[in-house]
Parts: sequence; C-alpha cells; structure tokens
Amino acid sequence: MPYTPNARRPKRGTYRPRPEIASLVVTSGNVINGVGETAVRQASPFFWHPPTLHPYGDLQTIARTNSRKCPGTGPVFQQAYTYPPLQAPSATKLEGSPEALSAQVKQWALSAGVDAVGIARMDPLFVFQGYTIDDPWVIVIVLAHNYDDLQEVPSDETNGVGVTEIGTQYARGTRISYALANWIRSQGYHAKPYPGPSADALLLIPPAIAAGLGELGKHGSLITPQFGSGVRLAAVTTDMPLSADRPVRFGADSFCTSCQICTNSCPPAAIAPEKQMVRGQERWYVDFDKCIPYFAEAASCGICFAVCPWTRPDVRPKLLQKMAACEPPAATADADPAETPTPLDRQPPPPDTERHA
Ligand code: B12
Ligand code: SF4
Ligand code: SF4
Repeated sequence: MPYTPNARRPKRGTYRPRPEIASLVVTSGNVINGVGETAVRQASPFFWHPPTLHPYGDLQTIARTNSRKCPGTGPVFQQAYTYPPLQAPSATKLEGSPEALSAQVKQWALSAGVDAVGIARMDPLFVFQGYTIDDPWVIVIVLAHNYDDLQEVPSDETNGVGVTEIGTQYARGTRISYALANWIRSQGYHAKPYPGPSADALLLIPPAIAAGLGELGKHGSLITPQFGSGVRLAAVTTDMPLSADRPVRFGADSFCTSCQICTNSCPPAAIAPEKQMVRGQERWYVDFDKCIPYFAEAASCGICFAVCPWTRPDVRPKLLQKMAACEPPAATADADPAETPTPLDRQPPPPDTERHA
C-alpha cells in the first residue's frame, strides 16, 4: 500500500491563512497551553470546550461548518453527538478482585467492538483546569481508523471521505463509551462516558499513555503499536475497583527524533522538530496558533496523523521490529503500578539554566 501524495494537500509552509481567519487568533493558544512554563499544572480548557471558557468560539464554529460542508459528514457527526440515556447504577455490585473486574471490563469492551482498551489510575493532570472528576479509574478505548479512507484527508466540498471517516470513528466512540458506561452501571458502580468529539473534562492522550496504549508522537497524537497514529480515543471513568495497566515503550518516541515526515507534511509548518517545555514537562508540541487556522479551513485537516509511517499497515511491522532491537525496556516494566508515581508526584524540573547546562 504505497503512500501516494494527495493533491488537496498544500506543501509545507505554503499555506497562508485568509485574513478573516487569521484575525480570529487574537490570543496565543501556545500561551494558554503553557509553552515554556516549567511548573507542572493542569491543562487549561482550550478548544472544543464551551466558548465561554476560551477565546476561540468563532474558530470552532468555522471549523465545524467547514467540516459539515464535506459530502457524507452530516449523518456520522449527528450520530457522534447523539448521546444515549445513562441508566441508574444497579443496587447489587459485581464483586471480584480488581484484576478480575479489569479483565471483565476489557473483555466486555473488546466484544463491543473497540480495537484496544487500557486502564489507568485517575490523575488530576488528566483533568482540565476548572473541571472535577471524582472517579478513581479511567478506561481508555481505542477506535482504529480505516487506513485508506484516512489517506483522503484533508477534505473539502469535492471529497469528504477523510472527515467522514473521522466522524464515523467518533460515532463508534460515542456508541461504545455509552454502552460500556451503562454496562458498568448495571454491575452496581458509577461510570461516566467521555465519547471524544468534544473536549469535556478529560484529556484523552495522557491517560491513554498511562494505560499502556501507546506513546506520544512528534505530531502531538498518540502512536499505538497496533494501529499507529490512525486512531480515535474515548473513555469511561468509574469507581469500580480496577487495576492499572503499565505504560509501554516500543520505540515511537525514539523514532520521532530522526523522522520528519509529519513536520514536512504540515501545510502551516506547525509541528516543532524538537521537544519543548510545556507545563513542566519536556515533550513533543504542536504550535496551536499555526495549526488552528489551517485545521479550521481544511475540514479538520488530519494530515499529520495520516502520513505517520506507524499508521501504514505495510510499514508498521518493520518499524516495530527495527525499534525493538534498539529500544530499552519500559522504565516501569518491573514496577508495581501501585508504587508507580503519578505525574503529580513528579517534582518540577530544575530551572532552565541548570537543565540546559
Ligand atoms: C483541543 C483539541 C484539538 C485542538 C488543539 C490540539 C493541540 N495540539 O493543541 C485542534 C483543534 C487544533 C486539534 C487538532 C487535531 N486533533 Co485534536 N483534540 C483536541 C482535544 C479535544 C483536547 C486536547 C487539548 O485540549 N489540547 C490542548 C493542550 C492540552 O494540548 P497540549 O498541551 O499540546 O497536549 C497535547 C498532547 O501533548 C497531549 N498531552 C497533554 N498533556 C500531556 C502530558 C504528557 C506528559 C504527555 C506525554 C502528553 C500530553 O494531549 C494534548 C493533545 O492535543 C482532544 C480530545 C481530548 N479530550 O483530549 C482531541 C484529540 C487530541 N485530537 C485528536 C486528533 C486526531 C486531532 C487531529 C489529527 C485532527 C483530526 N482530523 O482528527 C489534529 C491534530 C493536531 C495536532 N497535531 O495536535 C485525537 C488524537 C488521537 C490520537 N491518535 O492521539 C483526540 C484525542 C480526539 C479523539 N477523541 O480521538 N485537536
Ligand atoms: S492537523 Fe494541524 S498539525 Fe496536523 S498537519 Fe494539519 S495543520 Fe499541521
Ligand atoms: S511522522 Fe515521523 S516524526 Fe511524525 S509522529 Fe510519525 S514517526 Fe514521529
């Protein structure tokens, strides 16, 4: 399945936002996101939250309108935003060890059609500032994209295949996250779905990493060993006593240090080639102020995660094999998850001068 360039993709750095779009980025998203901040803190509500919580309400409307103009998108996004009712929790609790209950939850999710599932202990850093989540556990579900359809991004009024595939997986995330929450409720526990198309209270990538579902890539998205970057995420939080999975390392982070494919494919050149300090953690970062105008104009773009070589079914097995030969085992591989420090236990890094000395 060789990668064939898509004629709707402008070359890197050639995109210039239309003035009416550029004028809407009045506050820098990079400042809101805490780029350059050395203290660890929660993420601020930012985009796909209610417009009263951030300054990009008009851009959200433009992004949504442009994606809905593409053929095929109406019904799938309608499904993605149609939330079924949630049942009251049953009076009788399903009993079992955390390991046995976790196995049942995962088995239920897989039989309901998710492509992968993992469990993480809730951490305040998974929650956006100003929101509260009381459940101690988060179950993250992975919905894999159809590779061929994903290659059609970005979409426009002549071709909606890529963004329709995005809406299709969002709809799957909504359906299964609600069904899983209702199943957990029927077993006597609290459960709340986070279906994914809107931001809501929960960041999805950090718990997915903690739950052992993949690594953060240079393009700011999760890379999974089974499906590469071409996945949607959704989640369910619960008070059912579960056991945490462990983070995995299969070489994605290392591979990103030498690969430039997403950086070179991004029309507004938003993907930084080096890691940056963001809210007290050194990591890959995407320049929001550059990404968002193109994202809004190009029906949700998505070029970066479509072109990632880990997403290619013909390349992924070779990359896994190649990186397995050089990747050290995960730092937490032998640790008891109960003893593994949560991100809030981590100390803020030393000041810049010492770090770069
Ligand atoms: C707001 C948002 C956006 C915004 C801003 C994204 C950004 N990078 O700033 C816009 C509209 C631009 C956007 C674009 C896209 N998004 Co988006 N987005 C979200 C959303 C709703 C919230 C994320 C957020 O608030 N980011 C702002 C701050 C927190 O960003 P940040 O500090 O740079 O942190 C990012 C990562 O580093 C990671 N992260 C946060 N804290 C920490 C801490 C550590 C230690 C680590 C390692 C990572 C990490 O999460 C953030 C992801 O944006 C999430 C769903 C969710 N609830 O989490 C989906 C989500 C991240 N988006 C997703 C995708 C796929 C996309 C697009 C490819 C669009 C598309 N067509 O699908 C592009 C990719 C842009 C890019 N290169 O990042 C997927 C990612 C799936 C995956 N494989 O990982 C998500 C999870 C939606 C979903 N339900 O699947 N998105
Ligand atoms: S989604 Fe944003 S970061 Fe990714 S290719 Fe498009 S403009 Fe670049
Ligand atoms: S395209 Fe290359 S650099 Fe970008 S996320 Fe994928 S592997 Fe990493």
